[in-house]
Amino acid sequence: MRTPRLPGVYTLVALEEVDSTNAEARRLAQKGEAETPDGTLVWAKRQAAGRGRRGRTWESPEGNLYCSLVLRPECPVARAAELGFVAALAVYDTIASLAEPGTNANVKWPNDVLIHDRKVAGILLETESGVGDVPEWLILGIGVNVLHFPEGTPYPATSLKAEGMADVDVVAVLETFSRHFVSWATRWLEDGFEPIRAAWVWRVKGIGQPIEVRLESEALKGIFKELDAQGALILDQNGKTRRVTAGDVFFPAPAKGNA
Ligand code: BT5
Repeated sequence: MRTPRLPGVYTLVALEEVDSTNAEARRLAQKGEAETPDGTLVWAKRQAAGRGRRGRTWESPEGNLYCSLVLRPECPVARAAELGFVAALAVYDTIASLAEPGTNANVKWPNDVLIHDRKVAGILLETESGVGDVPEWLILGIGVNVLHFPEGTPYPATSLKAEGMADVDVVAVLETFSRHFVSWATRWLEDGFEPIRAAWVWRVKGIGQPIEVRLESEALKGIFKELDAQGALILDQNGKTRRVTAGDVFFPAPAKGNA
């Protein structure tokens, strides 16, 4: 596999295998800024213990993209979640650049990317806990299914290969993503969350439509009204508004009509 060519803002740490690139990025970040600067990008060909949100597993065989960015932005921890949307836009644009015209891609709240309604990428954002208002580091983990995807997941999965992008390899995805991330992150730094929010809403699946949001212990039904200025999902439940900050979105199957 050739060495990825990345914009100069990144410092690449390329590994054959690791437990989780997020875990490795965290270990490196803890060594401090001099050793692990902003823009350190940990990339592994496979993960032995890839993680999703809420302690879930991320299937990580060789052939897909697994990477984690160490970021040290001067932003309060309350704004960290915004970077998950920045990354989702960069993954979306990566797919848009590499896919055949007509490929139907979307983002899905909070940070997934779908092709033809199947999950092709997931994002895991982690911050240092228990510190002051501005965390020393943030870890942005990105998994993109290039060649492989798991069967039987609660939300159906897919890969770039299964969606017709058979010629695309991991290095091309990493290079394309790294360029789009620089451009969206610059937009975020210069203009704040609003342009990110607007661009994300333009690409999202299910806005204005009925959805179900599964939380830890309950499932909420309602109309997906909007993404608010902090990245929370606003659900309209028969005229009452509910603000959701964490959960999994599902879409009801379309009704089967005779027409
Ligand atoms: C996510 O979690 O979508 C975040 C995934 C982040 C993975 C990257 S890879 C590089 C970095 N290092 C890590 O250790 N992690 C990050 P969540 O929304 O919780 O989705 C997890 C759920 O998706 C699982 O419980 C499965 O149902 C399903 N799943 C597992 N592996 C998958 C895959 N490869 N593709 C699609 N769905 C998957």
